[in-house]
Amino acid sequence: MSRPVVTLASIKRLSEPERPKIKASSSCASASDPRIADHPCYSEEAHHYFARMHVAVAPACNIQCNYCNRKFDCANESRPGVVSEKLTVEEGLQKVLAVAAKVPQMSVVGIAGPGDSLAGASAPKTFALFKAVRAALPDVKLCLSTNGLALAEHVPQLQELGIDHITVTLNAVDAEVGEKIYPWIFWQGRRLTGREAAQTLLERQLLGIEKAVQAGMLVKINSVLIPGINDDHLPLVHKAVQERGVFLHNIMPLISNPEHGTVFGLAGQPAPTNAQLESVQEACGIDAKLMRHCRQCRADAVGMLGEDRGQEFTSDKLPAQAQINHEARHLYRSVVAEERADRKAAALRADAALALAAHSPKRRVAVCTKGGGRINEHFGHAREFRLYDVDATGLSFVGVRRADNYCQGGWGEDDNMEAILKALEGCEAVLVSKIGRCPKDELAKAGIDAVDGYALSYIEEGLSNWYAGLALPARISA
Ligand code: CLF
Ligand code: SF4
Repeated sequence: MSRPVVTLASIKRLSEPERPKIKASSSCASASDPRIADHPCYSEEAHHYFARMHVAVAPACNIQCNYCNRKFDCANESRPGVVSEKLTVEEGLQKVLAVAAKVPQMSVVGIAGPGDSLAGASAPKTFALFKAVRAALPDVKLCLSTNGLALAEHVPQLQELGIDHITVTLNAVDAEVGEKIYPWIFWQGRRLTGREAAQTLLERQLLGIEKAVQAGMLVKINSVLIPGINDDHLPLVHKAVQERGVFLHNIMPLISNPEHGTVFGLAGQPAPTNAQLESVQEACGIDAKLMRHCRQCRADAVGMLGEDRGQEFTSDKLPAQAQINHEARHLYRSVVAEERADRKAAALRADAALALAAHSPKRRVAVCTKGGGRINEHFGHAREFRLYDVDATGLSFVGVRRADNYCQGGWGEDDNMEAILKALEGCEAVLVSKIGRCPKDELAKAGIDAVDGYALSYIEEGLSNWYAGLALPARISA
C-alpha cells in the first residue's frame, strides 16, 4: 500500500527542552551487544521478540519496604498479587524445563522473589536453581533481582556461576529519605530500625552495586517513584548509580492500592501520575540509559513482558519430564535474526520519511502491538499502549501505559474506555491494526485519531510515515 508523504517544512519546530532523540534506525543498535541482545528487560528492542520467566524460589526477605505486604509479590519486581506457588529448587527446575519446551521465546530465567533472592536461606536455593538451569539450558541467561542488602558478599558466587545480569532496587541514597521507605532491616543477626536501618541498607546497596560492576556484571537499578518522598531525590540516585557505572536505570511507579494492605497503601500514599513519572524520568535521563518498558512483573511471571502465562505452568500442569525441542528454540532465534534485519531496513526507510518532514513540531502518538515490533494489535484487544514522541529529528519512546481492553467479546466496556482515554492522555493518534466504529468515535470525541492505515508495519516505519503524511491521514475501516 503506498502512502503519500507530505513535507511539513513550513511548520516551525518547537524549541522545547527534550530528551535526546533516537533515529528510528538506531532502535536496533542494541541487538549487536551479545550480552543484552536477547534480554527483554535490558534491551527494549529485544522485548519485542524474547520472553522471561521468574521462578519463585526465594520467599524470605531481610528488609521491610513500606510498599510491600509479604502476602503479595515482591513489589520490587512485580505488580502486587499473590504468588501462585512458592517452589522448591526441584520444582523450579521442572517448571523452567516445561516453559523452555513450550515457549521458544524464553531467553531469560530470573529470580525476583517473592522475597529477596539473597536473603538468608533463600540464597542457597537461588544458587542451586541457577546452577541447575545453567546445566540444562546453556542458551538461557540467568538474571537476579535483589534489594541489595546481601549483594556485596555474594558477588564472587554470582560471578562463579556466570551471572551477569543483576537488578538492585535502590530508592534512595540518603538515609533521611530511606527511613521513610524502610521501617526495619535484618542485618548480621540484628533487627535495625529507623535511620540506622536505612543508613546500613543504603551503604550495603551501594557497596554491592560497586562490587558487581567491578566484577563486570551488567547492573540495572530499579527505583520505585514515591511522590512526596523520593521524587525530588531520584535524580541524585540516578547520578550516584551513573557514577558507579550501572548499565540501566528503571524508574517504576509506586503501586499503593489500599486493598494490598501495605503501609503506604493504608496510609493513602498516592501513586505517581503518568505525568509525574515522565517528569522524573526526564529529570534523570538527559543522557542516560533509562528503561521505559518495564511491566512490573510478578515474581512468578512467565512470557513476553506485558503478558503472563504463569497459569499455564502451575505445578499440577507440569509434565514429569519436559521434552525440550532445542531445534525449535534454535529455529526461533534464526527467524528473529531475519526479522531484525528486516526491521532495521524498515527503520532506515523510517528515517528517510522523517527527513522529509524537517522543521516540524513534536507529536505524541500511541501504538498497539502484540510483539515483533509491528503495529499488529486490534484496538479492542489492547491491554497496553506504547507511547512515542515523534518529530522530524526522530522518535522518543515515552513508555508503556496500561488499561484493561475495551472489547469484551461483542460489546465495548465504557469503564475501560475511560481508563484507556486516561492512558492515552496527550496523544494525538493511536496506530492500530484494526478498530471498530464505536471506539473510533469515542476516541475522536477525545481528540484522538484512530489510524489503521499502517497495520502490520514495523512501529518505526508506521510512526514515521504517519508523521510525514499527516496531511493525508489513512482511512479507517470499521
Ligand atoms: Fe526478571 Fe528483572 Fe531479570 Fe527482567 S523483570 S529479574 S531484569 S528478567 Fe524486567 Fe519485569 Fe521490569 Fe523486572 S519488566 S519488573 S525490569
Ligand atoms: Fe517486599 Fe521485596 Fe521490599 Fe522485601 S525487598 S520487603 S519482598 S518489596
